[in-house]
Amino acid sequence: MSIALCPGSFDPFTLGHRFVVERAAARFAEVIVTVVVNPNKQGMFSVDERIDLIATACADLPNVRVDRWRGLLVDYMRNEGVTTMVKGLRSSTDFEYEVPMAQMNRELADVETLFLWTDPRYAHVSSSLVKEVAKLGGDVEPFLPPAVYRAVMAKVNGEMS
Ligand code: COD
Repeated sequence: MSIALCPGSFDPFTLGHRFVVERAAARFAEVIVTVVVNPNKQGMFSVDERIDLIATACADLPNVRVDRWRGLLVDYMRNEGVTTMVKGLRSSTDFEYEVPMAQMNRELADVETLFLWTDPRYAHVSSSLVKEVAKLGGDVEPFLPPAVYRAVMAKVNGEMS
């Protein structure tokens, strides 16, 4: 029970993600934030960029480390000796989406999934919405760790020039 895994795409890592990681870090000896690589999906950020940005955004949390995985998550967890996954919930829609995965992961490898409700400030925040708003010129600074905000703006401005 002392190590928790926080998996996701994190394209990019938002303050909603950070909220969940911080709460997990206060309750577990170690937290591994794992960027799950989807080879069929072209993100705004490369996996290396996402890992660097998460590491910067969590630099004040000494028991958090960042890693990557391609494949079935429970295989990664077996390799690392981790049996608990922590996921954030924003709404009942997240819950409906997450429950079958939680049940499947328990059946596949006896992995437990713990759900943490997000802070109301971040209940409407998703990586995809942040990217869309940023590309259309909206202010996304309130939703992102400072380094991630700068990186998103650099991407958006680079795409536009
Ligand atoms: N506040 C709180 N939590 C949030 C917020 C927010 N604002 N935004 C997102 N979250 C949570 C999500 O609910 C999720 O739990 C986590 O943060 C990551 O979010 P994303 O959007 O970065 O990542 P997803 O949802 O695309 O990641 C899905 C996984 C990659 C985790 C999933 O597809 C997976 O486990 N893939 C591995 C392959 C596998 O094992 N498949 C079988 C599953 S049974």
